[in-house]
Amino acid sequence: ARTLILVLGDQLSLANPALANADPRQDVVVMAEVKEEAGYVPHNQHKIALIFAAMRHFCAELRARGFTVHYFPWAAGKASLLEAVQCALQLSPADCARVCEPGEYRLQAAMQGWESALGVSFETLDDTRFLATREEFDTWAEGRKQLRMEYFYRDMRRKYGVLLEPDGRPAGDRWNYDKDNRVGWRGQVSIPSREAIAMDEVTAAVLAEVAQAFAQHPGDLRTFNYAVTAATARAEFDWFCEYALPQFGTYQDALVEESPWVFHSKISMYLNIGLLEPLALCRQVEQAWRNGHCSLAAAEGFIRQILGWREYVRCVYWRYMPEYGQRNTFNATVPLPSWFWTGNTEMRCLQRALRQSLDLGYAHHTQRLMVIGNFALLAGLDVRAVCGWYLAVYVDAFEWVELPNTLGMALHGDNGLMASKPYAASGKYIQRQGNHCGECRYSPAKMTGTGACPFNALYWRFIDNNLGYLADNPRMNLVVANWRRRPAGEREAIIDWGDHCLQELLDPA
Ligand code: FAD
Ligand code: DLZ
Ligand code: SF4
Repeated sequence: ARTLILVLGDQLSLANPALANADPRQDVVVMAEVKEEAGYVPHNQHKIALIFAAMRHFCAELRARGFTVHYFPWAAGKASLLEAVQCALQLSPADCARVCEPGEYRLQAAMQGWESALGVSFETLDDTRFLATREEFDTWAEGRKQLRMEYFYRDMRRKYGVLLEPDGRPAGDRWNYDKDNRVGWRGQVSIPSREAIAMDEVTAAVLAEVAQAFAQHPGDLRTFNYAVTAATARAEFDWFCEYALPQFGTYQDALVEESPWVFHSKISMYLNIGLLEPLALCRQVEQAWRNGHCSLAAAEGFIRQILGWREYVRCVYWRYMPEYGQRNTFNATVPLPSWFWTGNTEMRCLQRALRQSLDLGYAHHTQRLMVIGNFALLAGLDVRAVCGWYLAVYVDAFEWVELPNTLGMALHGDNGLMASKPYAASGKYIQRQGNHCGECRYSPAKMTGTGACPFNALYWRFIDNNLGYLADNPRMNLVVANWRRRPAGEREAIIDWGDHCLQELLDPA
């Protein structure tokens, strides 16, 4: 009996469980570029182009393997995935249809109604491309008062035997080298420049179509430089291992005027759409360390992101959705300033981070967390609007990974489920981590008055606004005590200046 297999735009891998045991002589695949998926937020043009181009290349690969693929390109005008599956069933009648579970709650919930809409049995399969199962995580999380990534990560290291000594101890006798990974940027070493990725006709056609159809969305496609096949993505990762990995750990948190990528791997988008496979990357990086190509701190720092954080946030997402998406610890409701969509602000660190996010669809972790996220947290920007913004602008954004990072890590909106304290910081932190302040009209050394860095007063204003909540957190004791020790007049002047900054920075009510 024939099965119809739906392959989504972020499931472009032969390891996709819906393709396992598929028989090209009889089973049929459907893939579709559809309005509903391209339009539920104003996705960056880079993200849409990457997904469409990678989908078209994957379709060609499946066809070369003998599969019949009903591929509906954008020009076919399909409104939704359901409509595309219905069309495919008309073209190739089948007894049943199946898909690997989607990575977003929204789509998974919609699929509950598909069986009756399609009139054939419809199955969603567990996504085996991840390294931790949701059941495994639930068992681990059950009964714990607090969830902490570090303990989950150690179990994952044991489960896959990554960076372990033969007797089960962690390599180098330490699980975590985070403390070695916080060096600020002062131009210490040169940053390797990245080559342009070759583009074929298929990708060029997608870029032209997307630039026209999504002209209102953020993104400057003249700078498109993403791999759209598994082979090219692997070559990009090889490049990273060779040239950037040795400095990855040291400058992981650095904020750098002259480079959007610094020593980061730029592979989240490939992992998230199925072009790369997470365990293979961890093994390759471990091998680079064992070959003496990089330090243990660099290898561990990288592996922790993939084997630890990436898996952890996914499990948190599924364990707590849909209720998780409604959380808002600090009742933050301030509308997103319009300059989030242009990058037009004189705060240099924010301007650089926003512009590259909008233009390239990429910002590294510290820019997302400590620059943009920090501003959103301190200014009390509306949690759902901020999450929607992150989901739209980044090429790698899918809700399973975007939401816990934004709502949980950056905005502390989940009451500390993800992070043991809010990632709030003043201008001093941003100055220490990099070289933006030298190019800024504001000064991180000044607390109030013209030219004072807005992050400073906003930081203390945030502490003061949330004293009740923060005083209960042992990791915030010192900060709260410092604030309380200041003379009342000084505190008042700082808060007033913080209010003034927001008045200047936010859109008029
Ligand atoms: P590297 O710094 O080179 O790290 C290597 C890999 O580790 C990444 O490719 C990624 O797969 C993984 N990784 C690192 N940190 C995390 C993390 N916190 N959670 C999950 N995986 C991680 N990542 C996304 O993939 N999609 C998102 O939508 C996303 N939104 C984020 C929003 C906020 C507010 C924050 C603070 C982080 C977000 N991240 C997201 C995590 C992280 O910032 C990106 O994965 C990373 O910047 C991608 O660039 P890179 O590939 O060069 O990463
Ligand atoms: C993000 C995205 C976009 C922009 N377009 C499509 C599309 O046209 N067709 C498709 O199958 N998938 C697309 N995707 C990815 C889906 O939105 C993704 O599969 C779900 O959000 C679940 O993670
Ligand atoms: Fe950012 Fe403040 Fe430094 Fe300007 S002075 S770059 S706003 S931290």
